[in-house]
Amino acid sequence: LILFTDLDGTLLNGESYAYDAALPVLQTLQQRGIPVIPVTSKTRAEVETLILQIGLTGPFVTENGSAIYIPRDTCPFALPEGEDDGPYRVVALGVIYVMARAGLKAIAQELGRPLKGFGDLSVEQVQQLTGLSADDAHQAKMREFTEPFLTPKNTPPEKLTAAVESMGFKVVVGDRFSHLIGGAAGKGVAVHQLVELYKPTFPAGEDIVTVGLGNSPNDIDMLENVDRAIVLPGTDGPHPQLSDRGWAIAPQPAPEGWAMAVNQVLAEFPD
Ligand code: 2M8
Repeated sequence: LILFTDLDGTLLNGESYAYDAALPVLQTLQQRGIPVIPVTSKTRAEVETLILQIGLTGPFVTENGSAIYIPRDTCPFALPEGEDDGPYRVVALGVIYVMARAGLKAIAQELGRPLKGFGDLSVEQVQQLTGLSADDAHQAKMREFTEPFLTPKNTPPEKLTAAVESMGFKVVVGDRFSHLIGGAAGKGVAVHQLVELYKPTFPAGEDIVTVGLGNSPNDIDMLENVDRAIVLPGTDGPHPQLSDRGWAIAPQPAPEGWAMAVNQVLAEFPD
């Protein structure tokens, strides 16, 4: 088994960002040597803080599949090509943040209306919009690749998508924000690359079963690229774009629902 998981609204509660209920099963996963790989919209700074708290030490994917961070010291597979940055081998798939910022400006111009991205917002404004603490909001603003922006209210989504694509970018929708992503970035491609890297570490002939957990449209790309997709509902149920694809729906919102769904998978795949 390899487990890929989104964070906000999936492993972390959508409002309070609580994860306590998931800690026991995270420990079981670790004991069983099952990789748990965060695949998130969050920045490297945010993920580093979180994984330290929950005890994950393996690779992680940031900013909607813009980069794969692989700790070189504990890496279980042959390191792929990439740049070294601090303790990590980094496989960058996205474009750098200044490009995303410039892209957002150009798209706003094309649409003839202002678009507000994280780069236009103060730490306090990000806190108000997300409920993050000041420290966490500061880390959320430490973007390296993508620009989250407020979804424009009076622009039809097709018009926004067309403007974004005309500038060579993609837009994905998260829990609260739209995200401008560039280059070859994507949660699906990042998952695919990681599976290829892990393959040689599994005993010959053993099938790798990949599990993915997500809750928002930006997770579709990841969920389409795993064997077992699990959708986390919010307080009003699962997101309509994820609910009619034949994917399993966790019995409760995060983090309790994450723990229940993962425990169920673990029971199906005993040691
Ligand atoms: C943003 O991401 C979420 C993910 O679904 C969203 O779109 O609502 C990101 O900017 C992330 O960095 C940040 O931590 C999060 C906080 O709610 O919002």
